[in-house]
Amino acid sequence: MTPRGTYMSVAMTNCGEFGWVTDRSGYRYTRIDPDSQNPWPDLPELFTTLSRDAAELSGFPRFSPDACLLNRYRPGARMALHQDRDERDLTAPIVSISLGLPAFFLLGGTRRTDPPARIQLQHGDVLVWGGPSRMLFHGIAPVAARTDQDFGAYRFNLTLRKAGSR
Ligand code: MD3
Ligand code: FE
Repeated sequence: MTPRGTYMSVAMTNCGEFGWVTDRSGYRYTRIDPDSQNPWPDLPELFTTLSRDAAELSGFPRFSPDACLLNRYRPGARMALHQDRDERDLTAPIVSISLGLPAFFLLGGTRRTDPPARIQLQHGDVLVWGGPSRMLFHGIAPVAARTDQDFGAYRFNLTLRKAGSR
């Protein structure tokens, strides 16, 4: 639920030491899943190594993620233009992995009003957002109704993040 009291069209969960949550009191990272009252599941080693390798190839060595936000889109689900600024260390990159149905990614500028470019994200795409690109406004246009051979009527996006300190 957003701070305004409306539901997002994207379903979310997390793994790792920290997880991103939203509710009536705002956006933040927590160590406990508010739905289950349990700690988030461990980050699979594969997620850590894949995102570290991708970050290093992109010029950001020694990336050490402590959070993975998992977003699930059904056809029609979208994400409005926003900046990711809830992480403590904004110099660490974010690595995103797209799976399943394609979607148009909206890439804006440093101001909310900068007109966004539309870039199609496909199954298997990995993007690294670091340096000046880290603070760009971005979003996802409504996902078109289709069926993926392996993922059915879903798009998944995984973002590996450094949310906590150190
Ligand atoms: C650019 N997710 O979870 S991934 C998000 O496809 C988010 O679910 C989208 O935006 C999704 O916050 C977009 C690509 C992405 C992720 C993080 C970024 C682009 C970014 C952080 C800064 C700049
Ligand atoms: Fe984002």
